Amino acid sequence: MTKKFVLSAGLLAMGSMGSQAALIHRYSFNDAAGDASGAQLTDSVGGAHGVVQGAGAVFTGSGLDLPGGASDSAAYGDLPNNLISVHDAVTVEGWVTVDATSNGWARVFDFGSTEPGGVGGEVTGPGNTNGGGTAGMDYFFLSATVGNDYNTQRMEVRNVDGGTNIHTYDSTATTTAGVQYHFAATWANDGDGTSTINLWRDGVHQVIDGGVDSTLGDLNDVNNWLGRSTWLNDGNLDGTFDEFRIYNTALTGDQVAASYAAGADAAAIPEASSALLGLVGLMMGLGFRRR
Ligand SMILES: [Ca+2]
Ligand SMILES: [Ca+2]
Ligand SMILES: [Ca+2]
Ligand SMILES: [Ca+2]
Repeated sequence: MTKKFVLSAGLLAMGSMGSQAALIHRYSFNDAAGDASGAQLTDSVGGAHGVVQGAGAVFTGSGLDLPGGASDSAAYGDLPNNLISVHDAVTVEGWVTVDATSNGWARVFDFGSTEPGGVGGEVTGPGNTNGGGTAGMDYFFLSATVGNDYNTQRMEVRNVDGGTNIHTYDSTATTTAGVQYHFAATWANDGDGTSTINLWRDGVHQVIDGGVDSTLGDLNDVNNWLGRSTWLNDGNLDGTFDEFRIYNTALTGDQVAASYAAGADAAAIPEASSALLGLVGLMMGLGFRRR
């Protein structure tokens, strides 16, 4: 009873901000349980479908279960190029479970490029397919771990070809293998060539207004990966993605809290609430006309 009330209040709050917060990509991984090798990762909102690269991934029925392991063979999610660099602000949100804490520097997500950078820095499969070096060049990532410590997570931005600095912000949330957590990472261009990034985990504000001296448009996001690092020597995540979303705004703390409360399977999300209201309005309008 109490829970229902809180949930409704949260969704109402999000609905009222619906015109500002648009969900543009939603991956729910609800495919039938079984082998996920080479499978499409369906974007039910934006049509920007991804693909499973590498070996050992399975669908659980509600999520994508990655095996972890070396970046030259283990499975990861490969999303289309230019997913976030075309926007002035984004939120990357998801529900993920670390299955095992055995892969150093494993990423939750990493959007960017690898040596030599730029379009030439695209790596199209496991291993080093572009023949360049193995370092990440331009990127925005959230790691599941710092080194081998899964009770520390890193948010980092690098813009090598723009000559700007690496910006590193760590969070210190306890991670328990097998226990799902929620994350929301935001990036907002400030309008003067700099940006601000934030991170919440399970509703707790972990990175507060971190400064970045580049913009989303400076990002060469040709390697947009779930569970794999643009630094090719890092391990891939042994983890399970239940839900992964991208919004074209930086969600506020209240919006993040509402989404976290509504959960991974929520049917009503910011712009969906508005669309539903619009549909109800249209049906009422039609009803009146028939009379
Ligand atoms: Ca796994
Ligand atoms: Ca750049
Ligand atoms: Ca790519
Ligand atoms: Ca799911």
